[in-house]
Amino acid sequence: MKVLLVYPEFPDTYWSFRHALRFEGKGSAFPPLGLLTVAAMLPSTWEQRLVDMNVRRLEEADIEWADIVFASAMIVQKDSLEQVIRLCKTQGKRVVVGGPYVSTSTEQLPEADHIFVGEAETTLPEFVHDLELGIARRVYKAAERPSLTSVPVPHFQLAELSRYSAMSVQYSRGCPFNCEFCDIIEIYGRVPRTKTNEQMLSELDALRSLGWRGQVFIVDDNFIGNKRNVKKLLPELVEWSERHGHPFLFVTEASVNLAEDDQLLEMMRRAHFRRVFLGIETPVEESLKEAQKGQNTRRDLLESVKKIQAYGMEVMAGFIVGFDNDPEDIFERQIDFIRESAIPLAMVGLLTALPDTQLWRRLEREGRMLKESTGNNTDGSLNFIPVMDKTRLVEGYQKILRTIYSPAEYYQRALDCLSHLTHEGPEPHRGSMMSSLTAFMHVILTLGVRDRERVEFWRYLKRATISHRKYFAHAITLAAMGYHFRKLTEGI
Ligand code: B12
Ligand code: SF4
Repeated sequence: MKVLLVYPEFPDTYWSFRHALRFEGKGSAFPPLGLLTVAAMLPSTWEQRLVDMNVRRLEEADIEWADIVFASAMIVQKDSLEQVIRLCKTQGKRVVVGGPYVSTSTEQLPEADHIFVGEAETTLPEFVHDLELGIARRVYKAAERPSLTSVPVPHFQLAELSRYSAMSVQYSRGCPFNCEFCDIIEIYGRVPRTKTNEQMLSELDALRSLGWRGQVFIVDDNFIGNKRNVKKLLPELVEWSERHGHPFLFVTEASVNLAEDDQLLEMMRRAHFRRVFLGIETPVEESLKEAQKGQNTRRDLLESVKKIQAYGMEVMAGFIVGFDNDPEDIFERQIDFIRESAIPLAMVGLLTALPDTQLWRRLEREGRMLKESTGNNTDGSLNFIPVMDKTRLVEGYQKILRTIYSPAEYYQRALDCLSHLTHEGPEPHRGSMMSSLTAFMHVILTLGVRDRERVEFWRYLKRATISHRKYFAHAITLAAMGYHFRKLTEGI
């Protein structure tokens, strides 16, 4: 059996990082870990090929080669996924689809032959067995969430490593919290399941032996969701990293209560965690309560960010406007918070009701749902009737983006962030963008020569060189990321 694994194209969004990736000649930030994991669960006799359409085109010959096509997608990849399915069906191929989009969607994707709802660790072997007997069903849905202790090492070797700026691994799935808008807890549950330490180290060994060096994104929904297990993993991760001369720098996602655990923070610093994404959402206490985000209330969010930064981790964070309890001055308050917290990469979105979430169900009950979500909470579209006047909300949202990504504002935040960081050892982007002189020259040429905002860039570079020489590569990378955010903001 020949299986072609296809990852559809992302639209050009804040999360695509496309304008920044161009500097380093990369196609995408991360490889499609879901498909690489699925590949490792298929019979070893099946031949496998991967086409990630974010790094290369899907050719007719690819489809011709295959006996069966496996595709995975998030909601934002829906249009591209539909095209892929159509193309494969016109060539008479059997198409199997899985991943977050089909796991949460109520739509049917009528042209796909088989649909996997949820995690595939138990259903995939059943499907392979049924396929052999010619009795494969259309829908496979696991009766319960699988343990992660039997998940095999993903087939990283299928990905063209040099086309990505980071590699991904997963330690846990699920999150113990209960945020109203969150679909993670609906898909992956509220009891975080983890892999064993041995599994994690084998995955890192695999990446290392493929020659990967640089950033590794631990894609957990909440890396500290199961604190007891993560505290057992980290000492071994530190030991592994030291033994191998720190080949990787880690990036992950965590809940804000990370700030209250010095022991955990210290272990993460020693393991070389260099960036962490936090779900801050809003500085407004009432909106946090509405969102059932108790872990963010009863604490000083600004202090929490500073504490994490002091352990050498750049904080990246998600912010949301559009809660029922948002006050009239929400836009200024978000801008002030982002400015004061020195979070350069602030992902600000409009509240979106994703399918099958508590938020979706409440708004449906209240008769406020308008349509399915586009899956991209930064495209300025609303899929429900907000309490605040719609035009005011969208315009206020756009004002936040235009303000925080204006060059003077962004560069100042980047400098503030660099001055909060304190870590010894390699910079976050070693092995990535700034290890390449060509990429560096590209940034200088684009931001320092061609760009109309070049004066701000040179002012920033001068200050970064004088005050933060130690973090120079990080400073350049932040400039490139800021350029990406500005380019997208110009389009809104
Ligand atoms: C890493 C990540 C990213 C990376 C992309 C990495 C990549 N190339 O895929 C980045 C940071 C770029 C990203 C961006 C976004 N992301 Co994202 N992301 C994740 C995250 C944290 C991990 C994904 C992963 O690698 N998982 C590990 C694998 C092993 O899990 P899996 O994909 O679910 O695969 C399992 C099953 O689903 C199944 N399966 C998957 N595919 C297939 C295919 C077949 C054929 C079969 C049989 C089975 C199968 O088998 C696997 C093993 O059980 C997930 C959350 C999560 N827990 O998955 C969110 C998540 C996928 N992202 C999400 C969203 C919304 C986004 C954004 C739109 C952000 C936003 N808020 O606007 C953007 C979109 C990208 C863009 N350019 O616009 C949502 C998707 C919701 C949905 N229903 O579609 C998720 C679920 C998280 C969330 N709630 O925010 N994301
Ligand atoms: S902390 Fe994050 S992953 Fe956990 S429930 Fe809230 S939004 Fe979802």
